[in-house]
Amino acid sequence: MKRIAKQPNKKAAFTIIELLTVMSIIIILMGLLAPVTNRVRVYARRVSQKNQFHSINVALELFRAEFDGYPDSGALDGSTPAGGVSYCGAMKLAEAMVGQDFLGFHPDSRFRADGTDGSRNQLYYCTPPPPPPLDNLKARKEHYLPLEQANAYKLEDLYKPSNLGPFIAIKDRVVLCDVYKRVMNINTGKKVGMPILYYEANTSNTAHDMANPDNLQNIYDYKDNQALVGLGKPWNPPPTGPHHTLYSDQTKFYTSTWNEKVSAIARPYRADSFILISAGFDGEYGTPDDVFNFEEH
Ligand SMILES: [Ca+2]
Repeated sequence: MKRIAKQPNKKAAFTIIELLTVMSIIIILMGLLAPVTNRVRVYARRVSQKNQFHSINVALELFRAEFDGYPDSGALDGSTPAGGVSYCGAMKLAEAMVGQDFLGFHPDSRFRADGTDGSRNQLYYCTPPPPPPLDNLKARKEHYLPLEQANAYKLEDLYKPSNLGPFIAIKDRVVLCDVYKRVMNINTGKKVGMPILYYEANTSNTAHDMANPDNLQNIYDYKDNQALVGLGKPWNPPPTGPHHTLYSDQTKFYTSTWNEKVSAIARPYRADSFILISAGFDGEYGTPDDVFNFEEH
């Protein structure tokens, strides 16, 4: 008779307690690593944003070399009644880089919301005036920023009609967007960035008055983009959503662009050129994660 050898009881590979312990450790490790990977992601985006600003800086220098000055950024442009605001620095930057209709900058431009040269000549294919004659295209400049890299979008792609406020009549004007994909493109459904704000320095002025943003001697004028910033965040606009900090606190532009290294008097960074602002990772203008086209501070 065959004897069947008694097999010793095999211990289960893992007990429930062991499994739970291992899972707990994994969960704790994930919890520890998540903020790190998030910080890496934020940092990588910031580097990407700085690179985009570098490209725009170079493109604006090319523009200046050709036109003996940077694009205008004033909110008032002569095509609107005094006191009216309709065509911000952000839109003028985009016009200089790619034109109001993506077909290139017209050298006769006076940076007007109506897309004319200040007389009756229409320069761009945009609403509401009739389109210009076709031979106008020959006068256009090459894009200073390649269209594929410009992140250029129409206002109506980013903001709903009910949210366009003073820009409703010029909803097809263009802005350059940052690399943070916070806004849903209404036209395509894809995520795009917030508009990049552009401020040209008034080099005949000397002040950087952090106590009085309305000081007429200020080198930079916060009002250049205030109407656009006033639209709020496209995904949660006022009055239900909060305003951007940069809109509510008008000194914020001056404190965040102040060059602390200059101690004799208050001076902004880039006092003789221009400032670019990205709303940063949180999509809000005026918060600490904003990105500028000057050194970290
Ligand atoms: Ca921000």
